[in-house]
Amino acid sequence: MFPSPHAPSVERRPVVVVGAGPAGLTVGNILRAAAVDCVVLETESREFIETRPRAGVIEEGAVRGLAAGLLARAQVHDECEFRFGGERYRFRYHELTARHHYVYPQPLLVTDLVREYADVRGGDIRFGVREVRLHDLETDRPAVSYLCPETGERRVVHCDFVAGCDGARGVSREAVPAWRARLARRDHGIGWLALLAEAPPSADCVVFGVHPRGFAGHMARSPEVTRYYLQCAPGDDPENWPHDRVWAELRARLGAAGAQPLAEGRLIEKRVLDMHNYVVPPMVFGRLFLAGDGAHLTAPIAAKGLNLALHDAFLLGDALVALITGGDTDGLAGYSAACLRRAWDYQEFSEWLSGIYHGTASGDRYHAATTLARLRRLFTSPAAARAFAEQYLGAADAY
Ligand code: FAS
Repeated sequence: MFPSPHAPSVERRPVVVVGAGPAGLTVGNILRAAAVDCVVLETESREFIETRPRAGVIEEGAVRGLAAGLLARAQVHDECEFRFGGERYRFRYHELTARHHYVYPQPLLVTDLVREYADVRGGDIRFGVREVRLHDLETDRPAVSYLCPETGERRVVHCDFVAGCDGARGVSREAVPAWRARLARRDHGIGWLALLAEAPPSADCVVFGVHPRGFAGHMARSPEVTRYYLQCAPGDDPENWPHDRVWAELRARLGAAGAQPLAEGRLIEKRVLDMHNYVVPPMVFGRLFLAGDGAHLTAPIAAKGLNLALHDAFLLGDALVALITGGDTDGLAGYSAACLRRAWDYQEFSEWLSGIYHGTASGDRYHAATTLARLRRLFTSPAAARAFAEQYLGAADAY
């Protein structure tokens, strides 16, 4: 049972943000910029979230309003490269869309956003909270409670709105009753060995190797660290991939005429990701508004997860500010539908791209041949190239 409303462990804020990932911190910064009071609750420590490796490719449209550091320090990319049949195919997407990709490791983005929220804007963020619970979401007085890491007592924050930004394994999505949440899920039946190598990038852009032995990806993260992906069996054990085997497979799958040799280095991260996507419409339940991976997960195939989380956060932050400071309810009323239109578009593109990345290793001769035909079309058909570039960059005018 809740402590009495006047107990010292009970407080009130207009908005409680659950989760300090890119989505939660972006919502928090938008609210603080509009002088709307809020508190951000995070189970991990500041140090942990500022060093947790994840994404690194950010769309130009998602850069808007992010911390200044990003534009100053991000690498700007204008093209990517496909390698198949032993050849290299450069895809110049900036020429087709006038848009860039920004390569900026997610830990740096989270570090910038925490600094902006807590240190620059004086925002209230509580790390290390335990057993977060959401209460009375279908009333006009929802609340969030948690165990305080210092005292162990349960603290309660009454609020008007809860921003559920606690990711794929958070509690917010669980708070949406089954009769309401209509989970739609796709398992690709494929695993990716996600690697971080202590080695400089071996190309000046993102490289996709489409190979009969399986997909391979090369993404710069910094001048000293490179992200690689290798297609593997779902549920595979990273121990099955010792150093020599990893580099031998990367050389085989990314090898192409005229390509510079891979700069090898110590593998500092090695984990297997089972490629699956899901969407849990609607993204609203009473006074709870889900944003980011809490509402939809996009396998790293199309580098869309982080970007979708940021787009959600911009819409949610702006809609909360519009209502709390101006009484305008339109933004919140249309929030779920607007986010889901972009989320399903990105899911469809992720599905399409998965077909390209993995088709030649399917063991199905017909499927492998149609995959290569689809890939070649990007380099022979200007219309196909423009359509791909628009989706890859998230550059469509409307969703
Ligand atoms: P996040 O998961 O980032 O943040 C949620 C936060 O909530 C976390 O800090 C968590 O600790 C906290 N939390 C969880 N439960 C809580 C609770 N009960 N109470 C309070 N806090 C709680 N995306 C791309 O676009 N490109 C990529 O290359 C890419 N690579 C990836 C590689 C890996 C290994 C992984 C796992 C993901 C990758 N992603 C990639 C997807 C990733 O970037 C996510 O889409 C992005 O982090 C989503 O941001 P949020 O929705 O803010 O969720």
